[in-house]
Amino acid sequence: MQCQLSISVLLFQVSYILAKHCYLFYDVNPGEGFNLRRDVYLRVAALNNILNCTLVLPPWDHLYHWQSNSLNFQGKLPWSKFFDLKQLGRYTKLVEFESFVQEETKSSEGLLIDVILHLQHPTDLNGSFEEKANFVKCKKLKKYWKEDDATYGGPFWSYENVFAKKLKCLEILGGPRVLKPVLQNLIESKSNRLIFLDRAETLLHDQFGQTDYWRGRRSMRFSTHLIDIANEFRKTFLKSSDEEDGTKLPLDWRVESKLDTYSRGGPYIAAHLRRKDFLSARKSQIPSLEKTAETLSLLAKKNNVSQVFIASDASDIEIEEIMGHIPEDLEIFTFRPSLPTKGKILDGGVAIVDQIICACAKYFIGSYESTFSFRIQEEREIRQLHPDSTFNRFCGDQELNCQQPTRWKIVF
Ligand code: GFB
Repeated sequence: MQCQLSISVLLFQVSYILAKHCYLFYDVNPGEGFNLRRDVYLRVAALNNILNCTLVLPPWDHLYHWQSNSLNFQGKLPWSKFFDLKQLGRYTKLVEFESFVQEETKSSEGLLIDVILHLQHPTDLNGSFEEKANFVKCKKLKKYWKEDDATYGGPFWSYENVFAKKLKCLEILGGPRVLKPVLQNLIESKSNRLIFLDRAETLLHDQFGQTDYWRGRRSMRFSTHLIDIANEFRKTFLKSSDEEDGTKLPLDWRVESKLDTYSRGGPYIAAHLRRKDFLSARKSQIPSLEKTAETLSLLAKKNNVSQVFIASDASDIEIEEIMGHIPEDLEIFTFRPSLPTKGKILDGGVAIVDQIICACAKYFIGSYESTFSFRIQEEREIRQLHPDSTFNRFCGDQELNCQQPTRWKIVF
């Protein structure tokens, strides 16, 4: 009798805890690219860790930069398309959106989120950068509409049948530390269980560049199928492999540690050459194609290699123009997958393969203020290549000795 009673008390406690367990959803300003979104993920994952909730990974909606004509709609993509979920899950507790929805909505029609928290920058800073978080009246949020008295509709990663009960606006200056008490209050006192942070890019890092930042960053291992494609390309065209280049990572990121010497890197130099919108957005810092070719030729000579890998959003015509300015003894490589491969890995996967190949090169040069280049620099720090071979960028034609990127070095 005594035993039966304590089992029912225990079961009640377990179901109470499960019922109260919180789930964190988020989304980012639609115009932002893939690599800024990866940084936002780290901020939200750090928040999730201090709240002890489960992070529901936002499906990848069709991003502005995914422009391949040969591919159709590239939306509603799970994170497993690009990342290794097991490795991500070793940093924070998470679940893919569709798995969560299947589980949560077994008996009902759609997903009903408890509260949308729309993050926004404070309007009255008055020169002060003191951390703060204050609820304000929501103004002109056309993206959300009232379905009826009790529910809001909204974009929700292009999924229909997702609604929310409440909409709140929060002005915030700061990172997870500032948001934690606000969310804790919503969860514990107001019984909200499913919380959606919109415009999550407003949240800052608490500890950018510190140990916890790098733990999260190291957990962002790419999907095995993308690593395999990149490795095959390195082996076939660049005489490069992790074993020979010293770029092999342990199977589990948690056992990585500082090496006694820097890794060698593969026998090629790699460049990330950002074109398209950067030709207008960073006009003075993006070199002409001729100057690009000149820089690459010089760097290949300096590093004593005869192979150059170029990752770029440039057109084939632009790449050919660069080749036209390169000496004959220098080989230029780009990753241009077959249509079936591209159909499988999509534009996002092609970009990741480009990044992996750049991450393993003996020397890397990137583009000014591109988060695509920043993520490659981080991958190189994780592989422990020499910082002199990593933190480099192209200068614009008129820039003399342009300032090189800040060295955000890895800490364990
Ligand atoms: O990643 P991302 O935020 O970097 O956005 P930036 C650039 C996107 O362009 C990538 C494609 O995610 C890719 O889809 N892309 C750029 C490339 N370079 C390459 C490359 O070398 N190879 C391949 N395969 N794809 C920010 C944007 O771009 O720049 C913002 O996020 C805004 O929306 C800003 O446009 C000015 O930081 O370079």
